[in-house]
Amino acid sequence: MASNPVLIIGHRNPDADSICAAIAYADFKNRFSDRPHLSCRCGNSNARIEAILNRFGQKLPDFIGDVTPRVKDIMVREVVSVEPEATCHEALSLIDRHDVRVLPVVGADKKVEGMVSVFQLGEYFIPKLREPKEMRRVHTSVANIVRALDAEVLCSQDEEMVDDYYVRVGAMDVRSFGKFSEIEDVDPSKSIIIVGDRWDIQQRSIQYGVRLLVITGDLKVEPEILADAQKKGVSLVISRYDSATTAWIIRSASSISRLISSEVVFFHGDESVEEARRRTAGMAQPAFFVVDEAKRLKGIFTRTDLLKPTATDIILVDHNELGQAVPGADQVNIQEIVDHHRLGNLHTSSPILFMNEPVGSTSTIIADFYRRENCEPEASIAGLLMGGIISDTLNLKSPTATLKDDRILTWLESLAGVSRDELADLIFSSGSIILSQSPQEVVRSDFKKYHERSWKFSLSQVEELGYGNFLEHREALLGALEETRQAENLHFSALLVTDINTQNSLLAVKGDKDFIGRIQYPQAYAPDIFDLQGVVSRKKQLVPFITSVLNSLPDPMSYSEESKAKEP
Ligand SMILES: [Mn+2]
Repeated sequence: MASNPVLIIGHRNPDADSICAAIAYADFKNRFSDRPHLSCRCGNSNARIEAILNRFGQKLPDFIGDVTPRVKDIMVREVVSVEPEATCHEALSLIDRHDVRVLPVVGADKKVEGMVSVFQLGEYFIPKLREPKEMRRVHTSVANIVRALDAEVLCSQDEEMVDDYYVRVGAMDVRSFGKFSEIEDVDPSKSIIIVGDRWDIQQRSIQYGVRLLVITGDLKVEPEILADAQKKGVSLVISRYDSATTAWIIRSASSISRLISSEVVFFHGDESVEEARRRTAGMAQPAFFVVDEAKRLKGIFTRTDLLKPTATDIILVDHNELGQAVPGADQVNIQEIVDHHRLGNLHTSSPILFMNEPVGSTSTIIADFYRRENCEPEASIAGLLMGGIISDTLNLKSPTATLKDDRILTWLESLAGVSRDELADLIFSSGSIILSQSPQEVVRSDFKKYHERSWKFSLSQVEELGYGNFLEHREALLGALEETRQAENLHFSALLVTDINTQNSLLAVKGDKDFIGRIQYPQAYAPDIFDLQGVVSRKKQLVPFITSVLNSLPDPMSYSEESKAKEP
C-alpha cells in the first residue's frame, strides 16, 4: 500500500470553507484510514482565514501550487553507473547484478559522458567471421586483464597502459606458432599469448617479446621462464581458468571506451511526465537520463516508467470543477470529491467517492461525516468547522444555508465551546479585504472561473461590512477587474461585493457589452455597477442568474464565426 500522503485540497484562491474543510477532513481521514492524509491549499490565505485559524490554534496548510506529475516523481534515483575507464567485464557484471539494460557512463566530475547498453555490449561479443583479426583485438591494459582474470602476477610491465592488443591461444605446434605472427602482421609487443604448460611455446613467446603471456589452468612456471620473461620485459601471469575461458574473459576485459554511445537524451527533473511522453515517442533509446544544469546525473527512467500510473492521490474539497482545482489535478488520481457546488464537467478514469450535498458549506458535510461515525471532533477542529460554515453562509443568513447547517452548527457549538454569534463577530470583523489588499488581490482573493457554452467569465466575491470601502476604491477595483479579464482572456469579469449587515450585494462587471446590456438589475453609482438586492450567494443566486442571461444571448463562438463570414 502506498504510504505517500493523500493530499486534501480546496479550490484555487481558497476561502475559509475550503481551508477549514481540508484541515478537518484530513483529521477525520487520519482517524479512520491507514494511509496518512495531508491538508493543502493552492492559493494565498486572507485575513478571515487567519482569524479563524488563530482562534483555534491551527496552522495554515502547506501550499501546493501544482500537482502535475514531473519526471523527478517517476525517475529512479538510485542509478547504477559505470566509469568511462571500466571494462566490458565490469559493465556486464553491473548489468547482470542489477538487472538493468543500460548503464550511464559517468566521469569523475559526476557528469554524464554517454551510455553503454546490453545491446552494444552484446554486439561487441558477437563473432565477426569476416574479420578474424578484429575478433582477436582487445582495447585494454594488463591491469584490466589481471583484474578480470583475478590472475596471479609473476612479473609485469606498464600495467596501466591501455592499447590495442591481439589475443592468441598457443595451441599449435611451436613451428606453426612462429608463422602466425608474420601472416597476421601483428607486432609481438601487441600480442597476448594464452598457453598451458607448454614450455616451448612459453619460451618462444618470450623470445618474440610478446606483451603478455598468460599461463592457464593454474599451472606452475619453470623458474627459468620467469627469469627470461623478466629479462625480456614480458608480463607473465597465471590464470586459474582453462584456455578457452581465459580467452573469453580477456576479451571481456576490453575497455568500454569505444562502446560508449553519445546518443543520450537528457531530461530535467521538473519536466512534466506528459511532455516527456511526447518527447520520447518514437525514440529508440532504452532509457533516458535526468540531469541537473551541470549535466550531473540525478536519475534515470524508461518508457515503461512514463506509462506507470501516477502515485499522487488527491481529494478535492469545496469544488468539483477542474478549472477551479489545483493545476495538474486532471493528471493525478482524484480519490474523492466532497463539495456543495453545482456539478461541473469533471471526468475520472475510475469510480470515486463523490459527495455533493446542497448545504451551506463543505464544512457542514465534513462535520456530518464525524456525526455519522458517532465520533466527536476535537474542540479546535469543531471550531474550524464552525468557521467554515459561518463564513460560507454569512452565519446562516445566506439563502444557501439549510436546516442541516443550523443543526450541525448547534452540535459544533457544544464541542468547540464558542457560540456561533461570537465566532461570526470575530470572522466578519477580521478586517476588510478591500482595505488590506491591493485591487488586484481583492479581485483574485476569492476568484472563480466559469465556462458556459463558449462563454468564459470569472466571478469574484468579497464580503464587507457596508459598501463604504468598495465605493471609495471602486475606480481602482473596476480597473483591476478589467486587467484580470484581459489577463485571463475572458468575455467578462465580475466582482460581487456583499454587505454582511444588510444581506445585499453590488455587482461590478467589466467586459462584453451585450452581456452587460442584458443585466436587469438597477445600475448604482456607475454604469458597470448593479444593485443586487437580496443577493448574497454567488453559487445559488449569482451563477444561475448569469447563466440565464447568457442563455438569452448567442454563443460567442458561433457569433464571432458569423461575423467573420460576413467580412468581405
Ligand atoms: Mn464552500
